[in-house]
Amino acid sequence: MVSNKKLNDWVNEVAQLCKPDSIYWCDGSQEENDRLTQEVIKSGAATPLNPEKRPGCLLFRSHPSDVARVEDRTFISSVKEEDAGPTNNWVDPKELKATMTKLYDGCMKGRTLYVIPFSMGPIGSPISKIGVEITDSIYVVLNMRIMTRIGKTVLDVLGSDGEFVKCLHSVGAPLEKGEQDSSWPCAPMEQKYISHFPEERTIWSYGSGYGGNALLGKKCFALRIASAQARDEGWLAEHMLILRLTDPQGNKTYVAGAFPSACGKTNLAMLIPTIPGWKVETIGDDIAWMKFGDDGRLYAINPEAGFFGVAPGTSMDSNPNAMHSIEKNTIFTNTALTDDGDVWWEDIGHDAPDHLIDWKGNDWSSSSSEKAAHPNARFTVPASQCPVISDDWEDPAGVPISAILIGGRRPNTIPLVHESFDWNHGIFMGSIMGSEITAATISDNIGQVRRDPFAMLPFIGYHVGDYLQHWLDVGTKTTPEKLPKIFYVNWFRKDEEGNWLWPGFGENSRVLKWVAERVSGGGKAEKTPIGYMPTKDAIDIEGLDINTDTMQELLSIDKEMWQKEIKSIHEDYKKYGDKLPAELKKQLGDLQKRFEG
Ligand code: TSX
Ligand code: MN
Repeated sequence: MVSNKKLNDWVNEVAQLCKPDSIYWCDGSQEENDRLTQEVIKSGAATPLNPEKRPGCLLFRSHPSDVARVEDRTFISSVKEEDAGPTNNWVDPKELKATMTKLYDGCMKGRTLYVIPFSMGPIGSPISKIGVEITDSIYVVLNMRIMTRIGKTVLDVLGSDGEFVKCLHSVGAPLEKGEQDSSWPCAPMEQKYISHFPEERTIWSYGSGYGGNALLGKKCFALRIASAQARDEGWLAEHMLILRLTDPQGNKTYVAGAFPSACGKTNLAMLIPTIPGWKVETIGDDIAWMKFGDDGRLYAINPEAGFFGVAPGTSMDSNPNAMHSIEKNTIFTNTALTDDGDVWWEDIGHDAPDHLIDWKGNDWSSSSSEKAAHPNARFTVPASQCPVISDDWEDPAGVPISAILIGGRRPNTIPLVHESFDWNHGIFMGSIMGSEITAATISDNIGQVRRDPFAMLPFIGYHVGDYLQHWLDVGTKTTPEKLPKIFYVNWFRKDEEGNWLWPGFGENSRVLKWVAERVSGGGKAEKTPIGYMPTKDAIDIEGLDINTDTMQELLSIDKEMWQKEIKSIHEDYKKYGDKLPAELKKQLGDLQKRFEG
């Protein structure tokens, strides 16, 4: 029992429906974490890693059918269908609740119901919000403890009448008396539901134990529900990294960045600059909540407390700071296990040993044709373990954002960097960003662009047209010079033969330097039809082995390609129907005219 009546009533109501064997309130203590860790190890659901190699680390292997977010089974169940828009699945909330209530009935038999009070954002920050997740999964408890702030301190802030987002989760696998539990219980795909009721600020998740389907503070709350709250309350809940850039004189610039998956957002957030004297420090790698401060500037917090990063591809080359972060106290999911009790994954930076246990728990040898780690294998690690975590990453006031980067994987058309003319033009750029569909994407339209406005397509809790209008509205709430400048970057341009033109990774600091210069009033730029571009010598390439032709190609604008692009944007905009903001239609027309004029 706690003092918050609404919380007690809700927990009792859920317990009556789900019928768990017992109820446990998480206090967030170390003792609790140790106890639950021992319990999952004993049950066989988790493997402890070798304490000499990875102290305090666990490995979980999921069910092979439960390895990623399930967008087909994700619903925005607003009262009116038109409020969910063309990019979300919608079911009438009454119908969806009836369906799910049947599934929840008795779904926790043989299990413990865990109550996890959590704070998204530093406890007590005016930008933070409280949620409570009810779950029957210890995996969820252990992960939520890393990804959010949980336990007693949160209940203290909640008090007797505080508001919280109700997050109900079950793996959807009740146990009969005496039945042996499986190591990763979950329900079949057609019974999985990741449901959001935006008007009620409520989340119901059933049938999956994985990542964003189950750790409800992250995508479900901090993006889908929070985006609806942000629209109503005049702020922004965005799929963005936050970093602090420091120049050799010690001047600091805070940058937020929206990138779709597979662009290396975590790598950028933890980047080690190659230009002498410059420093990047991490505030967050996935989500930014931004609110106007009294001074009219946008202040951002990272609502999370950890990183839930993709393991494959993470190496001492691509992201040394992530590699150092995960040396201890880390939960690994679906990586491979070495014979000496360490982890391995594809592109970790060293060859696989002759023998591994793969992510499915089977013997794996270096002659095997299958991947040893699942491509979506993850690490869950406290942000505080990142060697370059910024000393103000938990500042309750947030950090003032001067630049917003947006980007995608585009082998052509989009130059290395261009800056918007103004806020509205930047929102236009955000509306057209996206990545080219490659063989790695599950889609038939290879070569076409998948547009993903502000990398939020799977995460907007309402109509995508209203979402873009909200971005435009935010721009009217302060004076223009106080708004962040908006930059479209593309690390992924290729030449005719398919070679990368830009070395990327730490060398991206050269682009960040120009961004910082633009923000502070320097930084040479010229006006082009698509925006401001760095002049020929504006990007610092000292010490970089790149020839001027390549640099020119990276910063070139191909008129024919852009005319194709404009046509494709016209097509994409059709899906918005009458919810396409008039300003964006105008921006597209203006772009077209600038190419004709
Ligand atoms: O994360 C990446 N970033 C951002 C880094 C701060 N990746 C990895 C993407 C998958 C998650 C990149 N890949 C980046 C990049 O900037 N650029 C590229 C493309 C690339 C790949 C390999 C090379 C160069 C570019 N190798 C050499 O030039 C040797
Ligand atoms: Mn993300």
